[in-house]
Amino acid sequence: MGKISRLLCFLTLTDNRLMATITVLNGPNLNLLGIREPGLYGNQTLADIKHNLEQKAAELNHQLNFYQNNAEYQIVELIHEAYQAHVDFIIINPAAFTHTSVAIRDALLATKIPFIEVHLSNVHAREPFRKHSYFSDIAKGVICGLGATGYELALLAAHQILAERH
Ligand code: CA2
Repeated sequence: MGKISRLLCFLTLTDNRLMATITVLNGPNLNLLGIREPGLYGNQTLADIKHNLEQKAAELNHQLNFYQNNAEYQIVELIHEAYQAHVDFIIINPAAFTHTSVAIRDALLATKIPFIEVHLSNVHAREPFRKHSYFSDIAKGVICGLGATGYELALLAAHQILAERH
């Protein structure tokens, strides 16, 4: 059993009362994961990541919604829908919108849903324009450069943050 799975087991055993809804949002081109540029973004497909997170969320007794969209307004809509549905936490990889989207930032600010920003690659080791994010200063936390593991770590962190609130 890997370290993350052991930690998940521990957290599940120590707190199996919590049942929260967590939405995972993925921005443009992430549907190409595992198909193009594996050197930069890894071999796992978005379907692999989804499947893995769904399993881990179930182990933690959480409901997980997982989306990818290439359109900025659709991501804004998904955040509004998350608000209407009383979603407790968002994990978001805004992809290229990280560096451009005031609209998605405003949606997260308006709904006040706590969120963690995830990037597969280390955005600080790439082109200078990737160093700026419209989300990092309002996020609960930011994870980058750890590939698909970053999503798992974000789920664990979300679980802990939600547990501390109860
Ligand atoms: O490292 C990340 O997760 C990024 O959010 C990925 C974005 C990039 O614009 C951000 O600066 C960092 C790009 C996503 C594109 O995804 C692809 C996946 C496979 C092949 C090509 C693109």
